[in-house]
Amino acid sequence: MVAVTPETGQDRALAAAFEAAVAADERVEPRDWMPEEYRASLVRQMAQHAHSEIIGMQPEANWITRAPSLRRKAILMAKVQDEAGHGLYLYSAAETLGTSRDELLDKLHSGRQKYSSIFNYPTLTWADVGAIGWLVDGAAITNQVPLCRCSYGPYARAMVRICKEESFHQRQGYELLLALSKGTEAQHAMAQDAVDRWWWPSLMMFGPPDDESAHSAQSMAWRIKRHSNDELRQRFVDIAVPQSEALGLTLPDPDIRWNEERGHYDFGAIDWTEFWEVLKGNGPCNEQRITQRRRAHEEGAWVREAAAAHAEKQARAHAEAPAQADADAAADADADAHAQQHEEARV
Ligand code: FAQ
Repeated sequence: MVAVTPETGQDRALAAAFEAAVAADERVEPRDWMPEEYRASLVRQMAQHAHSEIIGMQPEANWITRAPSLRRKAILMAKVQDEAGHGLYLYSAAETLGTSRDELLDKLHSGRQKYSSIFNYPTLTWADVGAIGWLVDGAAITNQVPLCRCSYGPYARAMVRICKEESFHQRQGYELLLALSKGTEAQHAMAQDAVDRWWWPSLMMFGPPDDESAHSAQSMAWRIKRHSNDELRQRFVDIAVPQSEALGLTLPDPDIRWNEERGHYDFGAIDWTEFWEVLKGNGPCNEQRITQRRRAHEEGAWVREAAAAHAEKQARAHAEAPAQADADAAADADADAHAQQHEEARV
């Protein structure tokens, strides 16, 4: 099942133990032996995923200052902040494979690693925030729920929390679009226009068709992925069609119809030329997204330096007077708890 070429008897025993564990649906943990190809493939997918989360903050953050009410602004700020948190969990999970966050960010900034194609499309109106929540987060959940059963423990565990939060994101997008759809004629038209623009790119999020997917077969054999790209895309279409009807919005595909025999919705052909062009860097916003990311990284250098200096100071204090450092940490935690109680009492 696993493409490894063990050289010694000990290697063969380790490889056999790894294969048996994966086949028995046991979790592979950071200290366990694993084939280098498995490690590399996980780093590739997890890095791409982490990069998507932080680049994905940009299109929506674009609307924070222009949200139509304080309530919508607070929700959007919380959502964008959640995406940063998802990036953090995923970079941390990738670190357990021996790859530092700096190294991964460097690969993102220099174009050696990808992020999801979807974030290279512009957010032209407020309704795009709703369409992203409903369709992009909806597609992300469909793709990511099976990753909660990924064979690599730290990735699977990170996905549990991420999926819970994505589920809230999806619902806020749906609710936002519903409000617009049932609003004035102009608001309805704005919602429809957003869905028209985000539908096809959302279908592309699942990756190339199975017969062109370089990694699917191996990733499924290793139980990193549980379903193929096409299976998940179909699952997403089957969920989205009835939701679009409830929203009173039309999906921009005249070929969508229920297929009784297959028990699924048929849908039209995806423009794969557009997908590959976006991956090559020729999407509408590729340049803008990566320039903004590099700038944010450079401008955040002082925060990283300050955090590192603080951590170093704490470690030094702990080394010099462990008991006092523990007491200080406990006092800090106490103060935090009091502050939180005070905050809750005010709310
Ligand atoms: N965009 O052989 P496959 C989110 C690449 S998070 C760009 O099929 P695989 C949350 C692929 O990497 C969204 N590249 O690859 C949010 C490979 O290139 P490589 C991200 C793509 O890994 C919401 C090549 O094409 N989610 O939305 C794409 O088996 C709202 C061949 O493809 C994840 O990353 C694409 N769409 O399957 C945040 C989930 N598709 O690596 C903010 C985890 C494929 O050889 C706001 N990832 N490629 O250079 C996965 O499940 C998989 O990696 C797939 C691709 C399904 C994306």
